[in-house]
Amino acid sequence: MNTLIDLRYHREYRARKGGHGMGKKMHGKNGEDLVIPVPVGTVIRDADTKDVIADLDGNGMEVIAARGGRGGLGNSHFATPVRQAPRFAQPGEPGEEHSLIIELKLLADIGLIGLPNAGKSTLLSAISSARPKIAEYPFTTLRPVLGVVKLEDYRSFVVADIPGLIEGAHRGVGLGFQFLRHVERTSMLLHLIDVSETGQGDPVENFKKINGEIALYNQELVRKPQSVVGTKLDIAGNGEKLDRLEQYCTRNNMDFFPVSAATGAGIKRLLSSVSGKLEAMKGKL
Ligand SMILES: Nc1nc2c(ncn2[C@@H]2O[C@H](COP(=O)(O)OP(=O)(O)OP(=O)(O)O)[C@@H](O)[C@H]2O)c(=O)[nH]1
Ligand SMILES: [Mg+2]
Repeated sequence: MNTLIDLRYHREYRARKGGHGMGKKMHGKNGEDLVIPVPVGTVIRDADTKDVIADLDGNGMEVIAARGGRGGLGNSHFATPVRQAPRFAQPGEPGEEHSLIIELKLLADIGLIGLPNAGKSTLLSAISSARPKIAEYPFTTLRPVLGVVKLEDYRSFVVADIPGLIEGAHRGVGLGFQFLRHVERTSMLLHLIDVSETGQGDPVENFKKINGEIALYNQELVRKPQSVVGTKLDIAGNGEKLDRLEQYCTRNNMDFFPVSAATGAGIKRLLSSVSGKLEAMKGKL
């Protein structure tokens, strides 16, 4: 899941009751657990004390927010050789009831993903006042760097430059899991792909490689909104890679933005699209 939208329209959750016990020493059916799925990065607090009950910052984490009541015991449980049919029993107890505040704690609105050297840090430095280290070798960025992007209309959003992903990241290759954990805690992804003449490999294969890693790590993560950005447009040569990637995106119904962080080409269009999408998502929440 990417948002808490389901909880917005469904505010009260109540697990089903267990069944009644019956004659012949029969145990009633246990009540079923009610499981409420939430996105990674969800923080759960007690509404009265504001204490944090859980910080679900990893995939698959669980917390028991309210325990079910203890089931009752029928009179046969209290039978003894001298008191064979006791006239008392122990009633079941009601389950817990709590008011909770459930919030999504994000690292940033946007996460920049892509292979090492794709130009993520360069793009961040072009659109914000952040100054991440930039170099022509892979794995320049070792941990996320945040930058605030300010638009002309006073709107702003936070972009996280996430260290380069490589094949095997879901198994922990590179800085693997750590990177992917950060990717989970954003609302939307920009997938950067080098379309320059000198860039490594085929742009479409590179795109599939990274999304494949993300899917292997967490199926839900590939469903996060993603736009494709072709980087280094200024050195795209005859534009062969650019065209291939663009056609692929069109065929697969994905937004594609060719940009150059060096000349500024395409950046404005990219930012206004991103800001529009973020607004739309906030509206939904
Ligand atoms: N000509 C040109 N070069 C670019 C552009 N964007 C990035 N580069 C160059 O590409 C190289 C890699 O850029 P980075 O921004 O460090 O790449 P990165 O994706 O952050 O790489 P990692 O941190 O290693 O994952 C640097 O030498 C940049 O100068 C661009 O728009 N035009
Ligand atoms: Mg970098």
